[in-house]
Amino acid sequence: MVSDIFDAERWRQVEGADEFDDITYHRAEDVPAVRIAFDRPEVRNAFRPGTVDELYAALDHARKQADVGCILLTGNGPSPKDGGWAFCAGGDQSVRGGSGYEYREGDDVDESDDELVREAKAGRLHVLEVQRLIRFVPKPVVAVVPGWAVGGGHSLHVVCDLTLASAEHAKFLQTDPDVASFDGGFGSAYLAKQIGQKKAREVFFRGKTYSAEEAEQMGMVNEVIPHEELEDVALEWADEMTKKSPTAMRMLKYAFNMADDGMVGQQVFAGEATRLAYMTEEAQEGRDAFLEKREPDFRQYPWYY
Ligand code: S0N
Repeated sequence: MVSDIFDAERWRQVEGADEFDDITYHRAEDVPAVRIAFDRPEVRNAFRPGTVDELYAALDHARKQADVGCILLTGNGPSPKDGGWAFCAGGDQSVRGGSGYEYREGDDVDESDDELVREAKAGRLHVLEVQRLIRFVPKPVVAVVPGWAVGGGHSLHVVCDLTLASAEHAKFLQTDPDVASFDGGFGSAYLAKQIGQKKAREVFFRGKTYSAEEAEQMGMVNEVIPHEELEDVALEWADEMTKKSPTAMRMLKYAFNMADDGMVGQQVFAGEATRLAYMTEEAQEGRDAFLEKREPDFRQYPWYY
């Protein structure tokens, strides 16, 4: 069982996803969307390095599927130990070493790596790479929060485009300073853009737990849904969003990002503008003229105003 509120009839496992230990990865049967879920409910879906590797691989796979327009990121549950629900409780503190999170014996580590590579992999903080992938993947990513979103798990929901939360079980908490950790990027600074400076500082400095309703009022949750309906509503959102123009959605996501992402944001947006320009006859005239070793005839095209 993936999750109590997961309707197995509406999903099929993505080919190769049975290789994953710490996440599950499904594709919807009737909507061009995927569902990627943390699958360590016994530790509130905390992530270890292998979890992050798998999450990155699934997200990157979803990024490259031309017929997938929406990614749902969630956490499986409830915990077999005590019935608790979680989206993600952040970095697994039991494998935190001196310089980051460590692969441990039994983890899926490539033994053929040489010593230098093994050392470089020893203390990783690569959940930030996942954050960047969520930020730059050219389709909406929805955090579907069935329970605790804590620490690095809280930051992941912050960086997602939209957040949908369980009315009964979703709880939002920042423990970073309690465990001497700090997400100084999207987890804090971007959160402040969402909920304002005073509130964001309260989230980190006081470490209060917020209900789904409070999180919605603060502006970091889009909608609060009865727990039983959470996954159905997530699919409805995916259905709604994937009926829209892929180009418009991509350009909008990058336009929303650009103001906060500096030159990289401009680069990503401009890359998409270049792709659109390549589709014009005007750009094709430039290419053809070069290949045909002649002067391009750009005078046939209007100066739009
Ligand atoms: C989530 C909490 C609030 C749930 O409380 P609750 O419901 O009372 O359950 P518990 O009994 O506490 O937990 C159930 C079982 O789950 C284990 N567990 C929970 N969270 C973790 C965790 N993060 N790591 C390891 N195990 C966890 C419990 O131990 C328990 O197991 P058993 O049954 O065996 O006792 C509560 O559990 C809680 O507060 N959890 C800790 C939350 C936390 O502090 N997370 C880490 C915060 N920091 C990060 O995530 C950093 C992330 C990161 O990589 C990063 C990103 C950007 C920049 C820097 C960093 C960096 O690493 O520094």
